Amino acid sequence: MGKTIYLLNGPNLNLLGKRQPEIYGAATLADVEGECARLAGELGLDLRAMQSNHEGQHVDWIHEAREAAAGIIINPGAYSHTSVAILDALNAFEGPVLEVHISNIHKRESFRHHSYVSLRADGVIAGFGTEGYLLALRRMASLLG
Ligand code: CA2
Repeated sequence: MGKTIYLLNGPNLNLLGKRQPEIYGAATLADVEGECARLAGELGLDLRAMQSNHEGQHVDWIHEAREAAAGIIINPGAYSHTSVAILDALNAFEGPVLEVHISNIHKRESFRHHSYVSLRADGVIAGFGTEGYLLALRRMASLLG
């Protein structure tokens, strides 16, 4: 089995494809996770995709990843802009961390311009729509060799 990658999606991203398609696109979270799992297979990676609306659940998954995963791809949603707890958990993870935002957070309200998670992320993708997750997976594969 290939190296395990955790794909974590934060609050409200379970609504993907159901509301605000002008900002977040038409694909549902299940569509995105399915495409990512297919690409991960091609890249020889083993993907574990999870979504939660709860900050502490993300902290717990990131702790679990310390033993279980080689890398983390995370769209922390609104927690990007507020969560020191998620940043602290990621700082205790040793592998590559890639941060994805579907929208271009820098083109939006100023409160979205700062991300605590970016202080730890090895790379950030924003504004590439849900394609950003696939780009992050390719980058993760090259980082892990
Ligand atoms: O652009 C992104 O991926 C964000 O992380 C999405 C977050 C937002 O708070 C960040 O600033 C940027 C919001 C996710 C909400 O997702 C929805 C999807 C469909 C319908 C409603 C919300």
